[in-house]
Amino acid sequence: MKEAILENIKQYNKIIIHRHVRPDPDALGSQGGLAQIIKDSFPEKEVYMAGEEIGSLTFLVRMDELTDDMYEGALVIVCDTANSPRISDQRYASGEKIIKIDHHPNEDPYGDLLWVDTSSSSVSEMIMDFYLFGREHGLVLSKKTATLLYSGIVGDTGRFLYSNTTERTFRYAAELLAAGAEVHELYEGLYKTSEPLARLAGYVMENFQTHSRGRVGSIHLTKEILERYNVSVSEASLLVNAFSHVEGMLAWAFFVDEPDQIRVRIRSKGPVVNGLARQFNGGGHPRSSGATIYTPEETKEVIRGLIEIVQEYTPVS
Ligand SMILES: [Mn+2]
Repeated sequence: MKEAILENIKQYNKIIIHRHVRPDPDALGSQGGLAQIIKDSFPEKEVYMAGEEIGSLTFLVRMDELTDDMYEGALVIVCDTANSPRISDQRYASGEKIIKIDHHPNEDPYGDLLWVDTSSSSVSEMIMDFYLFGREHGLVLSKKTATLLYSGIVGDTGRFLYSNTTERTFRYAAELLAAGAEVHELYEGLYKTSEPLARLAGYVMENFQTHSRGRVGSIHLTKEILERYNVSVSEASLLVNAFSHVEGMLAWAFFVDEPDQIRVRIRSKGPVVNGLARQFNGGGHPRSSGATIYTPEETKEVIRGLIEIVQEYTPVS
């Protein structure tokens, strides 16, 4: 598959790279990293990045302004996006050929060519894999690319903390450091916290609830709370793992009010939770999923579902 992707990149002169809405460091790192590899390796090609920007992450990479006609005859590559409705900028569909590169379960197999690897911590790790495959065919890894891919890996592994971190993740991280990834600047940019968010973190730590003898946790950040602390929905979701390290905690649900729905993030240290997410208009990884509900009553149903999952769970030792 990597070979086919490289062939397509060589074949097309215009390449537009997309990723999911509300981008995180892996979305931007894989998108920006792949774009940079192509730019550095094939300077004659036109390479663009599409999608909305998030202020706190513009230090990583900036997007290009695209007009509709630029999609004519273009190769479109979509990174880190499991479902086509979540692709930022739906004009992706008007590309001549579409390639999906992702590490989420392949529930929506969109595109003409798909490379899905759920064993990868991040799509940034996959792009590093792609580079390592292609380096003998002329692919170039610059310092800028290394920094972008390193950010994506760091973002999706929670600084090498989550269970998706593997031996390969560390090997690639080491290679990215050797290639000049600017880790200090990166950490500074990624882990700065605004004062409102720091105060909200205090609220979350004081008010999260536990269920099923402390094995399940939950918090609901209502519209009122977000207004009181002056924190945006997207900023608030950075606190999703705030109480994950509490002793005994196996799985937790993080509810945040949006204007006309409640966004649910479900996380776990073992039990499989994406089935539960699917019951509530969502999906995702086995241990990291998202869902959407519409009423506060439904938060109780999600918590009940999580309690059941945890009660049926037997850890593999
Ligand atoms: Mn990702």
